[in-house]
Amino acid sequence: MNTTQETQTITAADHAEAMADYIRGGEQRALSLGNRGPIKLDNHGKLDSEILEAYGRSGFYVFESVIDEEELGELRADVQGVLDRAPTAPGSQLDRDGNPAMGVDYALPAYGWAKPLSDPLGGTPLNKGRHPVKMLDPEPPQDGPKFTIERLRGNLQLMESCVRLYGHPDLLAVAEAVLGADFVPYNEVVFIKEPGLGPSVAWHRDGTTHWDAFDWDQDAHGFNFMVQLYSSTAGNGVWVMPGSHKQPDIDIKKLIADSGSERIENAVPLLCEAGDVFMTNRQCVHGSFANTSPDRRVTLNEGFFARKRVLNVSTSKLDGTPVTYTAEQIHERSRLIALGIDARSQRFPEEKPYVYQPLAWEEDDNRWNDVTRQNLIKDYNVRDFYI
Ligand SMILES: O=C(O)CCC(=O)C(=O)O
Repeated sequence: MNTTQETQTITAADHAEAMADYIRGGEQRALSLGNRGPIKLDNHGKLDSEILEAYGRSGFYVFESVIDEEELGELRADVQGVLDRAPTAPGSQLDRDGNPAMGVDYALPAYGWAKPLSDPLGGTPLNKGRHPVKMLDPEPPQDGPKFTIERLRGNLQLMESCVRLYGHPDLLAVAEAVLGADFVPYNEVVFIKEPGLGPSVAWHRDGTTHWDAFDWDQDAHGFNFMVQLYSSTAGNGVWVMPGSHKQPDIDIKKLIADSGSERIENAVPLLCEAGDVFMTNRQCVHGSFANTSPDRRVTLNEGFFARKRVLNVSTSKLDGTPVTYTAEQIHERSRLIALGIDARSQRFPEEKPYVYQPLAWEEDDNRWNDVTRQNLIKDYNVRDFYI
């Protein structure tokens, strides 16, 4: 299967055609799962138990109408601003106006590039080899760009609207319900799938640390919120194997071989409108196809872990660097949550702010102002956790 796909060439039109039947079946399956609706909290801010049950069963939940039009407009404008200030090509220091590109002075690269419709990860040892099978890479448009921006990294440094989003009270209440009140941050990235250009993200599971832990459970590697700035469709969106977060022993290579193609049987697409938010368990088998659809997707990811899965844990980062996570690191990185809450209160004073219990007594140290912008936001993502 792997080698067949590597050597196969396919036009973008044939790829879209091959997806059509799969999409029809997948959409039906997705809409029958009973795991979508608005965030429902009781008077004490606790998440509705049926939502927790549906998330626990499927491994993902679709929260509808979380972000209103005004905030959506601010998020879209900020993403566009970051794209406008991108380097002209991978490795370039200048943007299209000849000014220093955004992020050239950041510790970690802000922009991720790939060849249009390619699969940069599948079948390679990259990312700890967690993407075992290469996806089809349809022929890109002849008159298209050589590279497309597929990812932005460090959302809170790149976009103030993302700092405010990070403090969203309902989303933080959901994180508390799933992971406990002392939940800790993971990372914040943007996935961009331009129509006719967006690369695939080969099938994988995110977590790589706790699979053999004596106390492993279905939430051992946390979850991602995936905030959608445009519709997420079966053509441009992430596909998930429902329930796979509860199965430690899944062989992705075999799944693809048994399905006879990269279109894994019984997977479902994450479907929603702009302003909706997926919560997706990082243990789920998931991936996204080359975007041969006519629709753009822009997803803001922000992930969280249970504290006990991070504190004093020795593991290696996605690039293989060994690490041990200390209480001090957790404290420093978690201040970004408190900062997000304060930034949001300043912008939306009518909202009831979320109280992040681990830092509840440190609110004055974590105000959103020029000092914290400089001291806490700059290169904050060198302190991201990965498990
Ligand atoms: O958004 C995508 O296309 C892929 C997302 C993904 O694989 C992830 O968040 O782990």
